[in-house]
Amino acid sequence: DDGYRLWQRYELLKDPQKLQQYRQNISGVLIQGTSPTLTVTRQELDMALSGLLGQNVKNQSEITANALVLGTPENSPLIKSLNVTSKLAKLGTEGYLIETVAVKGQKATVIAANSDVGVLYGTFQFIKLLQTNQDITRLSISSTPKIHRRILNHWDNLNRTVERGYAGFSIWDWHKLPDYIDQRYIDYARANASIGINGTVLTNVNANALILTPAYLVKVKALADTFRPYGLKVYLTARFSAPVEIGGLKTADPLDEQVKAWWKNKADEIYTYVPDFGGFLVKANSEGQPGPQNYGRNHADGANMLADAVADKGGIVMWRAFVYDNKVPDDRAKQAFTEFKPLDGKFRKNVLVQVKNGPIDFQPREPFHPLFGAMPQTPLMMEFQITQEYLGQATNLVYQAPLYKETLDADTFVKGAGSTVAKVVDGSLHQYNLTGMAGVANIGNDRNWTGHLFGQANWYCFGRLAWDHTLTSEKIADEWLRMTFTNETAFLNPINKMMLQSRETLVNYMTPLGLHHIMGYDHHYGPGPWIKDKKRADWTSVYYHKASPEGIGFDRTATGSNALAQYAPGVQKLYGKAETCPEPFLLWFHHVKWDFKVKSGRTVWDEICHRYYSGAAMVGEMRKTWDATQSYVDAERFNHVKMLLLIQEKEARWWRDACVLYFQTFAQRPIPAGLEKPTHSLEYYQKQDPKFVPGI
Ligand code: BDP
Repeated sequence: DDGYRLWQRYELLKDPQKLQQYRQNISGVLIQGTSPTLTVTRQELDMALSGLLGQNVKNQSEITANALVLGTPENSPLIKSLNVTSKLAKLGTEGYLIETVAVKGQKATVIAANSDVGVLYGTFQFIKLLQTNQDITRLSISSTPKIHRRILNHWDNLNRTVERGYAGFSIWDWHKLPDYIDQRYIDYARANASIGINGTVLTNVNANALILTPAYLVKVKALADTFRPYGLKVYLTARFSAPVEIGGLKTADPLDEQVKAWWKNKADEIYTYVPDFGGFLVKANSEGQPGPQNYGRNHADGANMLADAVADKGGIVMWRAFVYDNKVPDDRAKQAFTEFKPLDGKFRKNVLVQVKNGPIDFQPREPFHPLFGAMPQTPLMMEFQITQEYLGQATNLVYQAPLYKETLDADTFVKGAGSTVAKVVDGSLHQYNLTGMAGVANIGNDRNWTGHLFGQANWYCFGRLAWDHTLTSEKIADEWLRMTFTNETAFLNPINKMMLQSRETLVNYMTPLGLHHIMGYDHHYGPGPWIKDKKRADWTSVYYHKASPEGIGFDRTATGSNALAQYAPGVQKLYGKAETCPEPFLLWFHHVKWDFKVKSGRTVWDEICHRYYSGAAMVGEMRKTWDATQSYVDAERFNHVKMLLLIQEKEARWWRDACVLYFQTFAQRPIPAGLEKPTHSLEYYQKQDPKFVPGI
């Protein structure tokens, strides 16, 4: 098995009792109404049921005992005749219910929703019940997404390279589009629909204006047409200077009438190709990208101009808050807040400001971004990174649900205790009328989609949490493991545990105790705590760890950059003092002496060493755990993960030794007794870094 089928393998179920129960309880499928979405729903059911149950389940037009009845009250008289309308009324456009009911005196299982896409989502949930061996004899399930826009962001370039992609090239084959519809596009849509993802931004945030030209729009249309039955909307990145680059205008000033008209026409043109086009994602005035500030305007001016261009068609603009500039002589962690907070309330209704989970950049651990909670009048959208730019790329097994949950569950305290980031993002804290969550995709044209097989779990958990952020990491891992591998508990228990610990393990061997941004320069692979003297200070490592003979860490309290003041008083209290600051964020918020005592009773130097060593040792444990599962996994996937875990262990040791040796040059203390000595010298590790050229 090469992993291509993801969590949708649909192989014959192994448990004989469950198999019997399912066969008995699903005697036929009755779908009333017709639409492209209902057609793919039926196809999916046929595929799933014939595979999982090993028999074809017939489609029928009359109700019989144990039928599976699907539809909406609008297109199915049968569903309409049932007593579910009041329940459905609470489920919105995308929610669904699955109930065991009596239909005309016959016991039946009903999958009902207010829209065909809701029916499709319910169907995937029903299929999952079978895949994960749940009892289906008495069902009463209902579910509604907590967030409206659940979107993948592909950082895919038109030449098919993928920025920060580690799973091959882009799955969009622009050359063969629009005429060639790769089966992958359909399987991609199926996978996304199965976890409730309802939007995809096809192109890199470092945008190329050519995507907005007719030659590409016809290709975009072909993808949108393919995805539409699955409820997946297409969005594009808008290069702010497009009016100049492809429009022949002299300026891209958002207040210029010609520029406004150009974007309006462009948007109208896009809608002729894609009538349900979702809108634009924009990276502006960040890392060299053009934007409104080039013309003395602000982010709201830029976002609103684009928002006006798509408003009449129901489009939205996702305007990114990932901005920082090394010409601003302040802590990078503060800059987005400084620029965006004053603009609260100044954005159009169809604008979402898209904010990364933390204030720096997708590090293994960051505190939540201070903008969450700080813009009550502006819907803020979460941006997580699924691709593992800073998390060992595609060779490291790290399950990210705990990372996402840590941010979502964090308390902003802006309306008292319990004002979690999740409540900001789902709109309940500030009554946002538009809500969203984006995940930077880890998908490429590798046969298994994500490079590392366990990367699939990150795509999966992103979708699940965007739908329902109250799900636990453990529950999501359990679902994914059952569908991807097996329902055997002897496999599930240890591997679930391994997944749950994997993120903390990675934090320990890369950036323990709140360290951050100490990776290799530019490529971001491997350790690079020694990176300094680059063209931008905020692209070096020394900027962030501030190690000196006295101590280590970034003072972000009032005695330092005071970034902490951007948070509500409750958060300031929590992190304000080194003595009481939760250890995961100690060196994020504080500069402490090497002999500072942490909770374990060790000095910070000793603790750093212990964390690096225990992190690396844990990868050794992961290898043992995986090796013990050989009899539950096919040889191809077993060996794939086994080989990658070996690489991961080498990388973890590399991080450990490089970082410990480097920080030791400041701490001037021995590596604590009992910990093995690094194999090589610091110079050796520095030379390992392909981009380490001192002084440049
Ligand atoms: C950083 C990446 C860079 C992206 C940037 C962004 O290193 O490639 O373009 O984020 O999010 O993480 O715009």
